[in-house]
Amino acid sequence: MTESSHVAYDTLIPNNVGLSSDRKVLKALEKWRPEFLNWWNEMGPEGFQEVPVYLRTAISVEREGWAQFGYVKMPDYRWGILLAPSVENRVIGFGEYKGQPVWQEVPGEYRSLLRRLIVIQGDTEPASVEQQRFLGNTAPSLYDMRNVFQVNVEEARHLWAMVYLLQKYFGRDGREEAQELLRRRSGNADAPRLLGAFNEQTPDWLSFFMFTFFTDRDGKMQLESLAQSGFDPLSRTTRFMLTEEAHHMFVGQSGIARILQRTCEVMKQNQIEDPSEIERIRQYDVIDLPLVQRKVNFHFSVSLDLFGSEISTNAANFFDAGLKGRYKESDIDDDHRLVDSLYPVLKIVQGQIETVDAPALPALNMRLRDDYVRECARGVERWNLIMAKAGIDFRIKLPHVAFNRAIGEFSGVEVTPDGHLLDDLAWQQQQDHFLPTEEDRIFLKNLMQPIRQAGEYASWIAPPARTIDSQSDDFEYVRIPS
Ligand code: BYC
Ligand code: FE
Ligand code: FE
Repeated sequence: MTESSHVAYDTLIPNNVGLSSDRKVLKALEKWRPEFLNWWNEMGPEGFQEVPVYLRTAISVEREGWAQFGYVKMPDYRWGILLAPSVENRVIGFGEYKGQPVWQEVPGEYRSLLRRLIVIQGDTEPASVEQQRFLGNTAPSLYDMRNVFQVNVEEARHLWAMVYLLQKYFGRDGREEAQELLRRRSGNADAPRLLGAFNEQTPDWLSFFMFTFFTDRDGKMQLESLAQSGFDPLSRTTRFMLTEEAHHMFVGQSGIARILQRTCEVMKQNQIEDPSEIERIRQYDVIDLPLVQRKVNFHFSVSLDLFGSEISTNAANFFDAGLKGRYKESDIDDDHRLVDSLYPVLKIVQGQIETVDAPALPALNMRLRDDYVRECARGVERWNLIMAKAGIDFRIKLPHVAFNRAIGEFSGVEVTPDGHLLDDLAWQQQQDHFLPTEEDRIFLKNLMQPIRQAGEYASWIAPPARTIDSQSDDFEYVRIPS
């Protein structure tokens, strides 16, 4: 094992960054830790802090075998500070400093830009834990309950990752930001989380699976861009976070797939051919396909807002400074400077949505969003195979990127999922067809009855294709005292 891949478990805070010989940072983190635990106990999974959960913990950052499974009470989880191994002679891959050695310290002139990027990333991590804190109570199985808790402890570890960077590299400002990350609360009117989607609720499991599919995938895209960073500690941190993110993507992709699977099965068993026979379908306690579509419309559009404006000088500055690259920057075949390049951007021109060429640098948010949309579309295609296989005439479609937007070019207009501009009145009349309604919310709320028997699943979701860590089908992933 190389030095940096070894995780020291002898300190209070597991790490592979040599914390025990970095007294100042160790002290700052040890001071922050009880505040973090207070936050976790107050805002983490409600009602399950004392039960043993079968979780994986990172024990090494090598590609193979970094995870170890075992029962842990969540407040005892070993949240660690883990950086991916450093790449020898790594150079900055893009922007003004392309080709120069990566930075091991914060470049003075970019201090505030970099801090802002880290704070925004850090803010989303605890926010998602807060949004998901009631889901344990209505889990459709112990398998699913364990998965939400796994996601929660890992998002909390991502918070640790950003707090480490703030405390190590940003002195007193960094320590203050670390406290602010525990003070802001999702959905709180006085101290909201920084980005819109992280102040929405995640009240039911359909929302949770949509969130992990769409919103965690924004996380993945942003982390991939930060993994390209010329600030090497940020690159190494985010590279390791991405290994955990893969499981979050899986939870979303497979969660929705299992819901679709179950609905298709029940429709076929009961000879229901028309997916719009909502009442008949709902009476079997499964989720109708048009409701899944409305949820896709909502979560996709809210997640698109996380990419910022189509044209953004922040984005241009981040790239030029070598702080945030493009998705898979190192695989792209161009000059990696983009000073004279163009990129096609959607705009409203005389009441029509049109594609126009814009300077590529300020269009970088749009470019990352395009990469994201392509990935989402691939996942949706996989879902659609389930209906195709069942012979059910229904396909899920991603709505147009201009639909239901609160940030950027389309925030001021109303657009249908097909991309047609509507006036306010038409939007008012039609939005219930496009977005989840109050009735949908109540239906889902009533449907979410907890299942606590090992190996059993709620009526509206199929069992997973595979268990966790090759355990038996009736494995007790969460040991709830009876
Ligand atoms: N809500 O220049 P613009 C994750 C603000 S998710 C509210 O277009 P920029 C995770 C913006 O701050 C990934 N405000 O923005 C997922 C700016 O404010 P100022 C998180 C917004 O900077 C699931 C102004 O509007 N990581 O990890 O180019 C579970 C002008 O905007 C929003 C990152 O995002 C919004 N949606 O782009 C757990 C990476 N959008 O300057 C975790 C770091 C924009 O006028 N962040 N504004 O005060 C960034 O790269 C960029 O800051 C953003 C925004 C892409 C977010
Ligand atoms: Fe995360
Ligand atoms: Fe995640």
